Formats: sequence, C-alpha cells, structure tokens
Amino acid sequence: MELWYTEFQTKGVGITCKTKKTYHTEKTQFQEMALIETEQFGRMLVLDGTVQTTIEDEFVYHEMITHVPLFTHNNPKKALVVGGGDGGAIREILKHPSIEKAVLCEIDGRVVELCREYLPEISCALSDSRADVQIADGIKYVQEHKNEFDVIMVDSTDPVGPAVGLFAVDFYRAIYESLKEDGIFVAQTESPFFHKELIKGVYRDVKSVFPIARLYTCAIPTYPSGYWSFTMGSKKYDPIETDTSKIPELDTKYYCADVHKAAFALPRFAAELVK
Ligand code: AAT
Repeated sequence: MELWYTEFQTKGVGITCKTKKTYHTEKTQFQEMALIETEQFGRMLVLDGTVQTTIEDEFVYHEMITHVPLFTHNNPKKALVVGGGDGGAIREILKHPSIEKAVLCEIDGRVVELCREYLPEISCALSDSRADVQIADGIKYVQEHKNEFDVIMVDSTDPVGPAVGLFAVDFYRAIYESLKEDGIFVAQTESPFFHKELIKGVYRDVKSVFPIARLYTCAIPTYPSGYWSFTMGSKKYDPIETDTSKIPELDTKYYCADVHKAAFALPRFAAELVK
C-alpha cells in the first residue's frame, strides 16, 4: 500500500510526498510532532502538519540563515539561535573558527530529543563543547540577555502558536538590546509568493528598529512555493557591502561568496515588498 503525506501550504496548494515509514508521532506540550521517511527527501520532521526540515534539502536553509549574517559580521564570537531545535543552524555556526559559543534556545525540548535520535546528521553539533542548549521561550531568553550576542538567528516555525511573538516588533526591539553594538539579526520570513503581507510587515518593523534592513532569498524545495526569504536587521555592517573576496572556502553545499551577493538581488515582485 502506498502512503502519501500532504502539507496544506495555503488554502489551495499543498506539497505531497510518498512516505516509506513513520518513525514517531507525538503530541508535545507545544505542538504535534512527526518524524517520517519520505521517498524523495529522506527523513522529514513535521510540526503541526508543516515540514520543518528534511535530510535532502536542509542544507539550503541552515547555510543561508547562518553564513550570510556570520560573514557579514567582521568577527562573530557569540551567536544565538531562537527555535531551530533540530540543531542544523548550530552545526553551520560552529564551522566558523571565530565562534566561541553558540546558544540554542528552543521552546520544545521534545523537538531537540527527537532530532538527536532520528536526525543525527542535522543535530550532531549539539554535543559540541561550544554549543549551549537551553529549553526556554526565545522571547523571554532574549529579554533576559542584554548586549551579549554578535549574531542572532530566529529559526522559528510559522507565525502560529508559540512562534507568534517571534514575528512582533517588540521582539525585534528586544533582539536589538540583546545584540552587541555591531550585532546582526536574521529571521526566516516565509515565501515571497505566498506570504507577501508578512514579509512587508516584518521588513517595516525591522527597519523601524535597525539602521540597516535587508531581504534575501533562496530556493528550498520542501517549503511553500519552493522560494524562501530571510530578513536581516543590522546595527553596523551592510551585507551587500561584504567584501566577498575575503570569504574563505567552507564546507557548504549552497552558500558561497557568489551566493552571498546574489541572494540580495531580488526579483522585481519581491523587491516591491520591501520598497
Ligand atoms: N531548522 C528548521 C526548523 C525549524 S523549527 C522551528 C522551531 O521553533 C520549532 O522546533 C519550534 O518548537 C521552535 N519555536 C517556536 N516558537 C518558539 C519560541 N517562542 N521560542 C523558542 N523556540 C520556538 C524552522 C522551520 C521553518 C518552517 C517553514 N515553513
């Protein structure tokens, strides 16, 4: 018998994957969680019916949410990931020799545990001595840590449930306070095709808090529309002025110096959102 998994991405569009196995399903304190084996993308983490990450395409998202801000910053030493309990962002951050500490603040401890068990390729760096895993609400954590981080990445679920507050201007203000004087922040901000109002609103809010705000994009097959955005707020460094000739070779599959530049070149309909 064939079994297929569908995520309903909008009222009229979904992504459907043939599945080979269901490893685990559970209702945690915060969300419904499933770990399945798909034919096309390998193991897949699903939260509340939404694809969070898959073995085959996770590299795009995790490289783009981390290396773009880390190479925009001159010398990042301390980074914070809000959400991202799979550990993929932490794995990428720790590829930077300047990093002394990478804190993960994930609200749902079960996500971290399940990913450690079923997605070791993604969660492997969580046991590195420079990684510090905190199970807490990212909003509270950021409010309680002032003037501490060089880079903060908001690797969050879509703006429903516990992640609603991660898309609010008050949170961006708290992030500003939590960053050092030349700090940078990046948030995943959904699809330029399907979430236009969200992108416009986040950009407007980030721009009201940070002197520099930028939108960049990449291609992710398992996320709605396959085309994804990130919004950056920066106190000092502008990512489009990064001297990309100085970006060293890293062990990556998507990010490179040319992609750093190209990611900020927006198609006209996406540029419209942040005018
Ligand atoms: N690395 C790609 C995976 C994610 S997971 C996002 C995580 O954010 C989830 O594990 C969720 O539990 C966590 N989260 C949600 N709200 C909070 C909060 N307030 N504080 C800390 N962690 C939180 C991102 C997937 C993007 C999906 C796009 N469709």
